[in-house]
Amino acid sequence: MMASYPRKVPNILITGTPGVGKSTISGLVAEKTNFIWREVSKLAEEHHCLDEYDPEYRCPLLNEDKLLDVMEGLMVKGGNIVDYHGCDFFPERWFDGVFVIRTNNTALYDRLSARGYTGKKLEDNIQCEIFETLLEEAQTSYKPEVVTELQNNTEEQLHENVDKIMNWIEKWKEENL
Ligand code: DAT
Repeated sequence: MMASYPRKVPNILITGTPGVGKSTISGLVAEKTNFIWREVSKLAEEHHCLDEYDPEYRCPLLNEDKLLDVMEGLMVKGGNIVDYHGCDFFPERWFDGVFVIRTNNTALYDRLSARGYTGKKLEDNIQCEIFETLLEEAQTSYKPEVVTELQNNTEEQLHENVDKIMNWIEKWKEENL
């Protein structure tokens, strides 16, 4: 195992079910700070980390080991906002803060339908949120003091969440000078 490295700025993971608002929040935080938004799905595509096609979910499968190799170097200095709908395969040492974004059923249903999700794909994602799958995954993969759950149903909450994450970054910097 590699030793953890000191960082002057933190790395943040934004996770949750598809449609909860990870990209929206990550994009806004990146816009207001000098953090770099790392969309894991895009990185995977750009660096050819997508393997076989999963016919059930109609999406390609992620080659996690290859992706981790690509990301390792990016994470060293901190200042990353990593956005992904999974969190248990990243090295725990990468992240100083893990934010699990949550959305209620009706709002999530509307957002995913608007995205064109139907049938099993839509139902599975709604169930994933109802069963708190990503919250549990974060809680089993990271220390409790690192994990924060954020409700993201309304525009008002969206801006509160961006502020909360920015305040968290400032506090981390003060505590880790
Ligand atoms: P994700 O990256 O988790 O898949 P997203 O950021 O693409 O989610 O958001 C999905 C949709 O929901 C998108 O149209 C933006 C909208 N949205 C995000 N946060 C919201 C909020 N707090 N209130 C209303 N709509 C929101």
